[in-house]
Amino acid sequence: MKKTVLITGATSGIGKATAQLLAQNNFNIVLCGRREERLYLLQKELSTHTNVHTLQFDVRDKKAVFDAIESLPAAFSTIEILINNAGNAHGLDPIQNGDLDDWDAMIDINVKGLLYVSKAIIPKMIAQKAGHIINIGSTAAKEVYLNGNVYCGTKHAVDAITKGMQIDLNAHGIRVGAIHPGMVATEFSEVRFKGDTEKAANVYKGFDPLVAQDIADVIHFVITRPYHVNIADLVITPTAQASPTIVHKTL
Ligand code: NDP
Ligand code: 8X3
Repeated sequence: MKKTVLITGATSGIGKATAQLLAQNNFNIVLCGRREERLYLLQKELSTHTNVHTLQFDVRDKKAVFDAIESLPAAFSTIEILINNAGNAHGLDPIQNGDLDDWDAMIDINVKGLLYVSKAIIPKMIAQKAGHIINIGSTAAKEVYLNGNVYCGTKHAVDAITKGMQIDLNAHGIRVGAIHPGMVATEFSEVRFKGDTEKAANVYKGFDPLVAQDIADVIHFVITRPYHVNIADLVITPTAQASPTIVHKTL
């Protein structure tokens, strides 16, 4: 029987590539995101492979999160796998120049949003006596870099929360792990630099960055291990990247 996977941030980048790969590999998919048109088009594309349901909500909106999960039709309401992927960096400024709205966005989306979605789904997994939660962290969860202050703080929080989930859900037989990508060429830097596409493109020049499909492949591997195997913590970087700031560029 096909398992159902719910993916937040499925309208772009890592989330979208994961939805595309899992749809081709025998999973039912619940696509989540704010951009309705993108959800609609992706649902249309993936429906040729599998059963797809969309939920349009902002992870910052507590009520919208719980209402959306509650609204799932019976065919999609047993979530076997949750991929907490929605998130972004907003700004790249020294702490003294940080924009309060950027800080709110990162803490509210990357940390609180992940918690709200998890809180809406974990009781169902406990009742099912099975489930798998994958939180998308970052190399920024492992090391802090210049001007990364609050973004790194949110991803360090994701790392700690993942461990906390693993410990607390251990007795319930639920698998929990985090995947920590390094630099992936997605819309991430466009969001970080508020639509400055030239600045965003420069981030990935002079080396081969990861692409979203690379992380989708890893997610697929992690969720297709036998149930007694839990992959708790993975860091994946481009070969050219040795740390958040050590990147071998040929430019
Ligand atoms: P993208 O910008 O391409 O995708 C971000 C996704 O998050 C979009 O689908 C967006 O959907 C969703 N999202 C953002 N804000 C909200 C919100 N308030 N409510 C609901 N959904 C939201 O970036 P990536 O694919 O690169 O990022 C995915 C994850 O990977 C993030 O957690 C990011 O921190 C992490 N990551 C990325 C790395 C990179 O180098 N790209 C490296 C390490 C980690 P929509 O706007 O439609 O709501
Ligand atoms: C994204 C990684 O180093 O581009 O989480 O900020 S980085």
